[in-house]
Formats: sequence, C-alpha cells, structure tokens
Amino acid sequence: MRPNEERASPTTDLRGRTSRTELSVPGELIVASNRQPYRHEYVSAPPAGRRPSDEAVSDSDGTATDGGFVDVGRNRDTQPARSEITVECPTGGLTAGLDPVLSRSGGTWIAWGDGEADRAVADEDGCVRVPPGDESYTLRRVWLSDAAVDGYYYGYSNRVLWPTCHELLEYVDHRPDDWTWYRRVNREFADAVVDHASEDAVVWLQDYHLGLAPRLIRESVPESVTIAQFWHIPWPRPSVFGSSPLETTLLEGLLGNDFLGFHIEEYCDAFLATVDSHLPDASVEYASGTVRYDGTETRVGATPMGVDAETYDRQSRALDGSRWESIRSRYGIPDDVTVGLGVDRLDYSKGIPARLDAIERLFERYPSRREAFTFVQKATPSRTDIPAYAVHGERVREAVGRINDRFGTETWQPIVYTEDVISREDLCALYRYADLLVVSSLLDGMNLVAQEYVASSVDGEGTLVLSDRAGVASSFDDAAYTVDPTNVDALADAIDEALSASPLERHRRMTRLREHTFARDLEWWMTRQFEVISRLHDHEHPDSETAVTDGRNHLSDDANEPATDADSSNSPSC
Ligand code: GDG
Repeated sequence: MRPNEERASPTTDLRGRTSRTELSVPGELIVASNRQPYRHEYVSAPPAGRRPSDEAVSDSDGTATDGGFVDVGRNRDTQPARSEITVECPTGGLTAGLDPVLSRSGGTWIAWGDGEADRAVADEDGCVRVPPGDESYTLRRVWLSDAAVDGYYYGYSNRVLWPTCHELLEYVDHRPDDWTWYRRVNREFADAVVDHASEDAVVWLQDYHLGLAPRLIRESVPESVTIAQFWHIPWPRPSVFGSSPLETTLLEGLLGNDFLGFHIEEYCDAFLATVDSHLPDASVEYASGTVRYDGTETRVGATPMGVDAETYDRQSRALDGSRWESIRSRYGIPDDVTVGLGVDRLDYSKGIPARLDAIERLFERYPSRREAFTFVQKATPSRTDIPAYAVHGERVREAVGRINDRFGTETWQPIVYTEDVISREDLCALYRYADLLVVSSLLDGMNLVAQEYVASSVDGEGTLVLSDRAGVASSFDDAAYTVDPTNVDALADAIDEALSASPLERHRRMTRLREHTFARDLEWWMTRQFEVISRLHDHEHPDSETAVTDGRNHLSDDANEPATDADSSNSPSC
C-alpha cells in the first residue's frame, strides 16, 4: 500500500464524513423523503412495531442507503414522559450527505417520523430543529398510522412499484387499498411541503415513495417554486409498465416536476417512451429530454449517484489488519483461503440465488477452488413482512445450506452466510481485504456497494465481478468483469477469471475503477443535481445571475464525459 496522499484539503465532520466543497443551493431548500435524517428514540423503550427503520439497513428510499443510524447522543433539551431520549443519525448514503448541505443552507426536510420518541420532541406541526446541538434547519415529520405504513410503504411502494420498476412482475402483489394509501400519504407529504414553500422555494423529492407528490405540490404553490425529484431505482420499459398495475396517474404525478433525475440514460429513455405511449396528451421531445404536459415542462436527465469515496478510503487505510484477522477467525476462514464477498439487502432484485448457483458451479468446474476459496455473503433482512421477501430469504438460506453440505469439509466452509448487522469498520475491512466482490443484481438502479468496495480497495488488489444490469456497469465499462447475472456458467467463469487475474491486471483494473469512483463521488452527484436545479430555478427567477439551460444534453452531458483534471483532483492512488 502506498501511503495516503494529500488530497484537495477535505474537512471531516464529527460523524467521520468528508466534505470538500460548499454546494451552492438555490432558493429556499425543501427536501422531502420517506426516510428522515434524525430519529428520536426512548433509551429504555422496547422496539416499536413494524417499521422499516428497524431493519438493519435502511432500504432503498435513496436517502439512507448506507447501513442505518448511529446514536449521536442524548437530547437533553427535552422532557420525555417515559425515559431519556436519544437521537440517531444516518451513518452514510444520501441522508448523511444532504444533512450538512441543509445545515449550511438552512431550510426544511420533510420525512416520515418513524421514531418512538419523534412526537415527544416535535412541536404541534411535527417540526423539530436539527442537527442536535447545532440546530440549523427544520425537520418536519409526517405522522403515519400503522395502516398507512402498511398500505403506502409495505404495500404500493414495495409490492407494486419496486417489482415493476425492476421488471420483476412475478413479484407484484397488488392489494386494492394500497393505491388509496399511497395517494393519501403522497397528499400528506405534499401538504407539508406546501406549508413550508415560499415563492423562492426549491423542492427536492427523493424516490419512488413520492411519485404523486410533485403534481399535488405544483397545484398549490406559486409558479416560481422549482420542483425536482430523483428516482433512485430503474424505470421499466413501456411494455412492462403497460403489463403492470401502475396507473397513468403516476406519470401525471411525476410530470409535476420541473426536473426528474435518474441514474442512467437508459432509465430516462424508458421513462420518456412510457409517457409517449401511455399518456396521449403529453408531448415528448426526446432530443432534449423534455415532456410538456398540462402546463408543466419537465426536464428528464441522468446523473449516476456516487458514494463518499474519500471517507471509505480514509477509514479503510486506517485499518491495521487486526480487524481482518478477527473477522477471518470469527467466520473460521483459514489464512491461505482467498475470500469472495457479497453485500446486499436480502432483496430478490439483487440476484443472490443465481450468484450462489454460480459459486456451486465454480466448485464443480474448478475443483482446485475447493478448500482454497470461501465466499462471504452478507445479506441484510429487508421488508420481511412482505411474503415475497420471506420466501426469498428462505430460498437463499436453503441454497447456502445445500452448497455447504455438498462441498464443505471439517476445516473449510465454502460459503459463510451472515444476516448480522456489521459495523462500518467491519464493512471496510471486508471491502479492503476481500479478493473479490460479486454484484449480480437482476436489475439495480445504480448499486452503491460496488463503488464502496472500489473506494475501500486501497491496496489495488481487489477485483469486481459486476452484473451488466446494474446502473453502475455503464460507468465502470470493462474495468470490472461484467457479466449477465442470469447466466450461471458465465458468472462462475467470471469469478474464476477474476480470481486468476495477475496482481498487475488487478491493479490496472482497480486503478481505473478508483479513478472513476473518486471523480464521480456523492459530492459530485449532489453538485450536478443542484446545478441543474439552480438553472431551472433561475429560469423562474430571471433576476438571478445563472444562465438558463435548454436541452437534455446540457443537463446530462457531464455525466458521460471523461473526468477532467479538476474532477480528478481527489483521484486516489492504490
Ligand atoms: C437503492 C437502489 C441505488 C448493506 N449491508 C450493510 C450495509 N449496507 C449498505 C451498503 C450500501 C447500502 O446498504 C446498499 O445500497 P445499494 O445501492 O447497493 O442498494 P439499495 O439499498 O437497493 O439502494 C440502488 C441506491 O438506492 C442509491 O440510489 O444505488 O440501485 O436499489 O450503502 O453499504 N452497511 C452497513 N452494514 C451492513 O451490514 N454499515
């Protein structure tokens, strides 16, 4: 490992996050997401009922995509009825990335208040000032009943929208009331946004839970308000949309946005084509990525989301090897065994069964890999109350048992499978020292795990086997071993090829992966989002200085250009 090199003078906050630039935020920022940036809990309270936040890893609302929350201390200003109250904040992902932005700019974050003690610390409007101890913006909580959560979150969002957008219609489970709940909760969010929206407001909505909110907001705020949304999951092809229970009302809802962002062009194209074929009154201009519908002009553009690469790099470099030794010993992996890794929510879209089949095929086809290679699968239970997820979990566990029974020996386990929550430090150790990461998603908006692995591969010795159906594959090109995730033979061969690569070849590929990951990190993504939003906002406010853009290419070209020198100023060495 080469010593860490001095980079573009980053600053590090108390939670270990790195920040290099001050984002320029237009207008008065209002963020709305399913997930909240801070959650208040009673220290001695028993776990609440069913809530996604109880899941070890927050699932895809694109706002808390990294590993849940960390306790940031007691809230001493409050007088809780039952016991002391503690505040938890996200450890990574977009939520952690956006929190400092709002802290600097001020503004409002609207989200579902899912903490046990959330009401106790909020005012009568559901508002509480955050971050704790450095109160600089307002967190406005939306209160949802158990029935609302069941219908909106566990129902329409995750039984209809999620499987449809991942083109896995066999998992769609459309219960009649869920759509009603989805509409009601979107109305709740929209009303909350309207309460806070001044003439100069910029509303930035996150993800598929809020597909109807943009138009509802549009109908009730001044024209000068800019509304944007980022859709963190894929958009299905028009034929899939047409075969699903999705309503065209959803399209109308999304076309309330001034800007609608996706990770990659393919999803933008699919969205435009869906609108074109399912909403006859809309006018679609493909070249510029513009849709005109019912008085609103919506720009559609792609910006692939990155990770906080600097922080992963720094935390990985800080490891001294003892953590890896303790992980190996915990999992019973002998020193001379190479290690492959999978890190996923236990979600059917992540392609874990085919991956396990491929590992079985690897041991069949390449017997020399037996007792020489162990695959560690970290699977985090997610949305377990949805039957399809419970069935899928069983399927994965059975496959692990079958393969271990078939090939395992007294001293060697082919697959180490864990559903335990792992700490950020352990995650970094796994990322840094595993010889291989396999991402085999059947369809994946972007995939942050692949980028976190690359950012943590500070020795340049890791290799990445990557599904060609993960959004990130279009960024990584052939520096990863890219493969069709449904082709078990090809997947087994790709794993063998990656494991057989020479140190030089690994280093060569990893250097390219790291250059891309650092040039297109979370901060880059947020900056691009705010640039586009600013231009549209300035268009509504002609007095402001920023030039107005016209055209999709202008909005999205940057995402496809090679990194400039300036972009690469924080490029890593490995
Ligand atoms: C959605 C889209 C898109 C997992 N286990 C642990 C842990 N994790 C963290 C990972 C990573 C996150 O969870 C998973 O992010 P992904 O991007 O891989 O997947 P989704 O949750 O499905 O995210 C996806 C993303 O939104 C952003 O737009 O990329 O395509 O599906 O950050 O590190 N973290 C910790 N312990 C664990 O056990 N600390």
